[in-house]
Amino acid sequence: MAREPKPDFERYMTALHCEEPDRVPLGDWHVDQLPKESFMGKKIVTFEDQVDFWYTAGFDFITSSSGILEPVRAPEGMTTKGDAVHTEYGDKVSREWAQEHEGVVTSLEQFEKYPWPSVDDFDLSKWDFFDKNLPKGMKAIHLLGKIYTTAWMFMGAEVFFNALETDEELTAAIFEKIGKIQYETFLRVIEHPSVGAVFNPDDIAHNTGLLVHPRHLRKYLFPWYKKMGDVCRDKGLGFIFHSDGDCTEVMDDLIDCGFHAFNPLQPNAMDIDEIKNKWGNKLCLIGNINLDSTLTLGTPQDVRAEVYERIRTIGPGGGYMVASSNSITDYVPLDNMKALIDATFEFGRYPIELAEGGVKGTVWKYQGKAKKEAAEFESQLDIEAYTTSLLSNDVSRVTGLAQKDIDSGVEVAEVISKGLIPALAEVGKKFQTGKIYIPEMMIAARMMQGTIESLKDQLADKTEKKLGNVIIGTVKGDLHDIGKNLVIMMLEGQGFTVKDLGVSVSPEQFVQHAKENKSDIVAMSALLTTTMIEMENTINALKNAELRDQVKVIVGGAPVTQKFANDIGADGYAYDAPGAAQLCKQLLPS
Ligand code: B12
Repeated sequence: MAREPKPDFERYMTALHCEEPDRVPLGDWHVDQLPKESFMGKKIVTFEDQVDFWYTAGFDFITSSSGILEPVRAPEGMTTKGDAVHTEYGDKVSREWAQEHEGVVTSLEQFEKYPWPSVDDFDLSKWDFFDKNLPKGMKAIHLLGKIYTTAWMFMGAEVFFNALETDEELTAAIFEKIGKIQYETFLRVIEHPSVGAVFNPDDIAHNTGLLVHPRHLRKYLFPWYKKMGDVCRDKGLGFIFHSDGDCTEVMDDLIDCGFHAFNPLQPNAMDIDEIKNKWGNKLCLIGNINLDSTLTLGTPQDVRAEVYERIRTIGPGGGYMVASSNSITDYVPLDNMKALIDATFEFGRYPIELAEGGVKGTVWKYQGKAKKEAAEFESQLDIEAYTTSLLSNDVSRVTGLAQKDIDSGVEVAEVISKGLIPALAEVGKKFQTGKIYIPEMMIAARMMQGTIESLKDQLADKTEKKLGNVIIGTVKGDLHDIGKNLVIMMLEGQGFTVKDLGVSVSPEQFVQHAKENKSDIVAMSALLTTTMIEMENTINALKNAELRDQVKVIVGGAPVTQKFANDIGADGYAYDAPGAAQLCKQLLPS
């Protein structure tokens, strides 16, 4: 639909202040290169090209980043290139995956030695260009260089999660260093008259909730946000926070930091209606058009209907911008991206008076968090004490408790089956209900492994009865394994034999290992929709190998849903790691 772009950053700021502008603005902060070029029908190389895209597509702004960590790309040595994966634009692309284990700064010594850049090392010339070359009415938005994400990427996710609980000195040093570099860059960039707002993409959560305990965020991260928020408010700049996952627990903190808006309202993690009711008068909501399914696997009509429905329900009164639930990735078909933009222009004019169901299509509705909770467990052993000790990060407390019960005549196998295993299930419940976070889960799993190991010698019948054989891996082209590893911890902790096939596992490898291990369950994990589709290829490979009827197939991961699991013919789906253990118990009743 040809239309004359009329950028007006005042429209953006009015929505940001939760008031009604002339129409609902577009709000996406990042569009991958391939959809951009396909939309413009030409290569996008120069800043002129970039401005041309954002202008022609109908945005009131152009976004651009400056700081230590460019969005979705990390300094040398901190990412791994994965196998090329599917895009909707013909050619496959190999993505850069963050170090989820060991990063480049894992000790104070490495921290001291690391050649930390300063703001003077960054090329900020593009802001001079924007000052002189933006079309009338358009402004630039500074994409801040991430602080939380940069800290864990420098350390490696696992080292970072551990250091939060065990190495305060290193954690404090790295947050101070990165915070300072990003803050000084921020101060330089906002001096430019073309800058109208500052956008902070820093993922602090996942589907279940925050990645780490909020006390760490309040200590190391939010003070930097507050400093920037105060400056933005003084200078009349917009200040937008972006985090994937469920951030409900800290929405008030984010408002206190000075943020005007929240993005992207990940549909599998947050209920936009609930957020609008609770914080809609203080926070402009930007996003929620579903990247997991509607934008990627849906039709342009589905996208049109979902945009219509979000504008109809969230738009009235202002404080809403249409955008994807993360970014426009290269696995979003061009027609779906165009449908999002066109529907925003068609239905977004204020006052909004749209009838329910006015546009037909498959519209995503928040499904809640399908939690499979462990059943209550009767035991004459002190489960609470075992649970507390598993979270103590002191294995001697767990082995001490176990030994006390053994010395009082309890069989070792019973200490495991009636003490440790139910205790780990309680740890899982605390994770599902947001009482503990990923670092604590990792600690509990380590304590469990350490204790089981120490009890092995005393086990009468060494061949401890296992609940079943599971092979698990992250699918082809996907290098994300934190999620898979938490599932492994819970399955092993609940008594399953688990073979970890690692990351980027091809359908052929799943088939081969299922055969060799006489597996009862084939478990697959994925981080992105563009890799998640490999799950169906694996199920078809199992069918072709006539193995399908001999195994149960379960799937999970951030973009995965029960509907997707049903559509590809999987036997089960679980929203989180404790749920995965419950699911396996249901599929293989002992
Ligand atoms: C950290 C993160 C990043 C990091 C690191 C990613 C990496 N490793 O390279 C960075 C910043 C680099 C990044 C980049 C991108 N990201 Co990102 N990212 C995340 C984030 C915030 C957390 C992922 C994580 O570690 N979660 C923690 C673990 C513990 O959770 P989990 O993996 O979901 O696992 C749990 C459950 O799912 C379940 N589970 C997991 N596996 C299994 C298996 C089975 C069998 C079962 C039963 C259960 C199960 O149990 C686990 C524990 O409870 C997610 C948001 C989210 N909600 O998770 C987005 C998210 C994955 N990212 C997303 C996107 C779009 C991107 C980008 C494509 C953006 C872009 N335009 O480039 C890039 C792609 C990067 C790449 N590698 O190609 C989207 C994917 C959406 C989609 N449908 O495809 C997400 C979901 C955010 C969103 N708002 O939608 N990302």
